[in-house]
Parts: sequence; C-alpha cells; structure tokens
Amino acid sequence: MNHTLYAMQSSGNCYKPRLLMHQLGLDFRLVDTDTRDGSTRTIEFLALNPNGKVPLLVLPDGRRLAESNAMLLHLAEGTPYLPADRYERALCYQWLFFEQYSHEPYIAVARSWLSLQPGGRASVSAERLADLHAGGYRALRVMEARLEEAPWFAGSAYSIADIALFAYTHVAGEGDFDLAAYPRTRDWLQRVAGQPGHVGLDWRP
Ligand SMILES: N[C@@H](CCC(=O)N[C@@H](CS)C(=O)NCC(=O)O)C(=O)O
Repeated sequence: MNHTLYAMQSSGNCYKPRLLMHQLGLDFRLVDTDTRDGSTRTIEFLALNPNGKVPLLVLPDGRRLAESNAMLLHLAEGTPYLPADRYERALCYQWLFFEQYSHEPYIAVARSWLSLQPGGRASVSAERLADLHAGGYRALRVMEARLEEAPWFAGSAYSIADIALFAYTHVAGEGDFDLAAYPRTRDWLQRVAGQPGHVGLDWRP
C-alpha cells in the first residue's frame, strides 16, 4: 500500500509533499481535490480532514495527516532532508513556522487573488492587495537576509525548510511580487530547482 495525497495541482501547499515524495522516490496515489468546486466540503472529504483543506495525506497504514509542513516533517524523518544536528533541525522548524505565519498568508494569498480566482484583480481591493504586498515583501527581506549568512535556510544543507519556502516564493510573480531586488533569493530558487529529483509545480505521478 502506498501513500495517498489529496491535493489541488495549482496549490503550493499541495506541491510541497508532492515534491518531497518525488525526491524520496516514494510512489503515491494522487486524488485531485479542487477547493473551488466544493470537493473539500463533501461529507466524505470532511471525514478525512474536518478542517476542509488540502493537502491531506493518508499514510500506507490508513492514518491521516493534515498540514503541509507536518507532512514534510513526517516524510523527511530519518532522511537528509531533515537535519540530524539538533540546532539545524530547530532552525528547520523555525523556517517552517515562519513560512506558515509570515510568508504564505501574504505571498500565497496575493497569488491566489491575482492568478487563481476567477475574478482576478477585480476580486481584491487595492487596500487589501497593498497589505498583502507589504507583508510579502517583509517576508522576502527576511529571507534575503538569511541567505546572506547561510546557503540554505536550515544552515549547511538543502532541507524541507527550503521546500516549504520554495513552494510559494518561486511563483511569487503570479502575485505581482518583483524579486529583482532579492538576488540571493533568486540564486537560491535556481539552486533549489537544481536539486536531485526536483520537479515543478505541474508535475504529477
Ligand atoms: N496550513 C495549511 C493550509 C492549507 C490550505 O490553506 N489549503 C488551501 C489550498 S492551498 C485550501 O484547501 N483551501 C480551502 C479552504 O480553505 O476552504 C497547510 O499548510 O496545509
């Protein structure tokens, strides 16, 4: 029995476990679950994830796991993608929490309004968009500063912290973020994309 991932293809949160499972060489079944057509609100899906969100991972033994970064931690356990060093592992957690609280709520949400919602730019007020851009650029400045002191977010090696932050940073342009002033971040995006087993957002098993 393999893992099963309930996911929406365009979602960066859903891309994270897809990418890591590919890098780990794990076979898995993908169940397309689109948040825009009610698929995350069915009785069947809410029984799997009462929070009504994708991604949702079902382990080979039938146990369920929600939250993309929890999936990364679970899947990476005992592999080089989760640092063995205690401090670097804690740094990894730090950047996973940062991604969910200080990055994704701005960069992913701006992208969603501008590039994924049917109404596009017309569906978001200029004021709300300005708030999202202020928060997103704050997160990008923090990332750029980190990459001045270390090659990877958890320190010395590529890890799930990089996967989590790559998911929405590499499509930040779709939320009207300009990365021109963030050279280290642009270099890091290229280095992440060059990792063994890397696949893009469109990849599916
Ligand atoms: N913190 C969650 C966020 C999951 C999330 O917001 N998923 C979106 C798609 S990217 C979703 O399912 N939205 C549907 C909804 O909120 O109703 C994670 O990292 O997995």
